[in-house]
Amino acid sequence: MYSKRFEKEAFKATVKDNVKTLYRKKIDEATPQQIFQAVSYAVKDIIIDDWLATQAEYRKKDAKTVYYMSMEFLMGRALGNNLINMTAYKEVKEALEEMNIDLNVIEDEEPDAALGNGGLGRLAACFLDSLATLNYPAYGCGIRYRYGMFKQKIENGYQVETPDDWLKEGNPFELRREEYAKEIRFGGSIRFEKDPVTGKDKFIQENYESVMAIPYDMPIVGYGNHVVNTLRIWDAQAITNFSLESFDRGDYHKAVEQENLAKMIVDVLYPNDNHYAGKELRLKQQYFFISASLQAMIEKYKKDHDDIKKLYEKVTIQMNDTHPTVAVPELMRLLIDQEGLSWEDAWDVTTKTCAYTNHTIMSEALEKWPIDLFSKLLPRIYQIVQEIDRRFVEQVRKQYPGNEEKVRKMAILRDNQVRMAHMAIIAGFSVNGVAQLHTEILKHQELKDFYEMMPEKFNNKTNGITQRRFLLHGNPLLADWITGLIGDGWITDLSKIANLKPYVNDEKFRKEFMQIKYQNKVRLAKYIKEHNGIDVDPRSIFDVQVKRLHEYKRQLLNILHIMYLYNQIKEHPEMSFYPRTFIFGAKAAAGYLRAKETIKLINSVADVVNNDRSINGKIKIVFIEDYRVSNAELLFAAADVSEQISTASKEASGTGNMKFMLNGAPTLGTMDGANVEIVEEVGKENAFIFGLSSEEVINYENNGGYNPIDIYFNDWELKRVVDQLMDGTYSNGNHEMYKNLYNSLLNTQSTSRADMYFILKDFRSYAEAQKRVEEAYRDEQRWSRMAMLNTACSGKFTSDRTIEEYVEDIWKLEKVYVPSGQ
Ligand code: 26Y
Repeated sequence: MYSKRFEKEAFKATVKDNVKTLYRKKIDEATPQQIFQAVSYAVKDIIIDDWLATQAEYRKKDAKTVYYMSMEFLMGRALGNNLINMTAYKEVKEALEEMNIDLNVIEDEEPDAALGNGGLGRLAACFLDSLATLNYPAYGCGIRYRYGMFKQKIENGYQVETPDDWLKEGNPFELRREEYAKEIRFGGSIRFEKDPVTGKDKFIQENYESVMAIPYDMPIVGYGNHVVNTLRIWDAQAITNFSLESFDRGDYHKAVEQENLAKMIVDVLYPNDNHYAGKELRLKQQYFFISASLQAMIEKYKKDHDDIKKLYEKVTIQMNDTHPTVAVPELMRLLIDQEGLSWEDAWDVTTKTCAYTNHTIMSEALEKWPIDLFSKLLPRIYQIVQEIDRRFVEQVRKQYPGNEEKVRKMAILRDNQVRMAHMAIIAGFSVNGVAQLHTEILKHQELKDFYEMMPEKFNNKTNGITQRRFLLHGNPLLADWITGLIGDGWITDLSKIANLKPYVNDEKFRKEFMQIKYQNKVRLAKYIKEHNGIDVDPRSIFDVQVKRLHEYKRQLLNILHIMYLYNQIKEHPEMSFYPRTFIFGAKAAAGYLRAKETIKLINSVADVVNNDRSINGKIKIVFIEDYRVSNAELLFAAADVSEQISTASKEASGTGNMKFMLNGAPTLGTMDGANVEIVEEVGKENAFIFGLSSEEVINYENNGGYNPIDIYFNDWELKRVVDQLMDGTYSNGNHEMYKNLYNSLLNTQSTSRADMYFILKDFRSYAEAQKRVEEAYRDEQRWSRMAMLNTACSGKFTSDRTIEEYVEDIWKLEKVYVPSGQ
């Protein structure tokens, strides 16, 4: 496809040339990082032709475009993924081999673009991959954080955060677009005037601070189709840089202030996942990238269209959670104050353009800005929010006369707060959850009132993941083997992976499948040896829980169960036990005490257990430092068991669960999020399900929780484990080290409910499910069948399917076919 430009000798020559011009070196003198840069520039050069061709074709076709607005894009590395999608990975690997360069080593030189926390940010990245692959015009819009997700170091068992200086060596794939800079204004006051000519109201912002937003574009390469879409992330720059001369001496202070404001805005990604903190700077970030993106969007639309009232025919804005919801009043502002529309016309456009995705029902994640802060920072936007709220409340009163309870529950402005989710629902023409169960809970619990008033807006879009990164790139052995059996159609149509099913009945193929899993386990064991210095046996069961650290995800349940197993083995050394390697990877938000204590606990238990010669290596525990997209690819490929053990009802969907499934790891999990649909696809006999149902959890919650004390006193083995948090077993005699965890379970001193996440309640059920895992694994025939069936039944969970559903039900895009740019 790219045969001409990826013609081996020509490509090799370009790489050599780049090393020469960039570093004044011969190729054999260049460092791996320099070769990474040289190779990446060569690749970008080829991408650019298709990038130009794609954008030209979109314009020619006047195609409708989705703008995916997100505070987070967790892209991971670009080089390998771009080569994969250009269908040039193997050619380039060979070309480099001929120069004695190992592509994998070069790939490892690239820092992850970690502009996201976890699931929500990675979902955005998978969506961009699918949109480009499926020929849909799309922009990702976000922030070019100077520092992404912090790097995690484990020191003495504790998490230590260090800055992620991901741009240190330069980002070869980005393109700075200075000419599209936009001004963004904060604060000040609003003066109201009548325009003497038109007689219309005019709102003039005065005494504001402002910064320039500068876009950087990153190419998003579609798989084998010459489509290159754009991820546009905004950098901030002081306005004074543009006209420093115009500042007389008195304005020097102001100049410095603006410089600082600009630096601050895009400085760092907030590392909180599912926990709202209400920081002013975060609201600044939100308005900054939203205003810039919308200004650019309108400018682009107006180049080829003159009726702004029909904007929605060419544009849809998808808001990734409430974080970009300020898009609603900002679009209203631009339409009214700059484009001169009436309120009614602007509202018509806005409500036909904006759609909202909800990713959580947890109350602590909901964004509710203090009105004080909001109105000071965004005075004109606040006026507009007030008017949206006033009109909505009027409508509620009309529909539910005398029901002030409804008004109280549904208004945007209440208790001195701006409730962003309410604004998103009221203004959005679509509200979607991210898995069936999650959407049902939204409709019938959390957003019940809104669902009753506007049921037509609500819909489900079960999440998905891209098989290009998480199988084709991350697990090349399995990818090649699958292609050998069923052809390569699965790469762009994952439903075809079901064609593996007949092979599941043949022992020969099951053996081959498990042989590949084994090789991937060897690859991971090597990584673990290098990074942790721990020897793990690739013949043991690799039991993996990797995700953000959060109480509701219950890493604590996992480690308490390991402590329980360890006690058993110590007590009954003769008992039969299939060797297990428990693998964790998780970052904790920097200020999240219980989460950090859990990391310390995992590492301390690991220390004790891994070094206890008396158990003959039956249990090994590994904490993977700095879990991120790049090492995730290794982990999914090597996993035997996928731990998805959230408290039922709390995990909106989960997407890691799908990556494990695709790579042939059965789920050990609760009936939560997309686990429900995974079980539906693979059959409950091919998963290990345990624990309370979401109804049971919600029921307990509606009745004030449950009392863990009875369980604690009636289950001496579990009590022993819980007591070991306090008796010094895993803390060199320190009785304080895990007291927050202990208290969270039994509520001896904590302010919140005891065992809010039902860990003790679900413990026995989990332990029993773990027994079933062991039993199944001992039966090689049965296990290989389960594992392979998980891969074969994973077709639904491609983000390609998710995107087609968004397109069909919400975005209404047309596919655009792009001729090669060369
Ligand atoms: C308000 C702010 C601090 C905040 C920042 C990040 C709130 C939430 C988040 C991130 C949420 C998130 O990652 N949610 C996850 O979204 C995934 C994609 O839909 C789901 O699979 C997953 O269940 C959900 O927890």
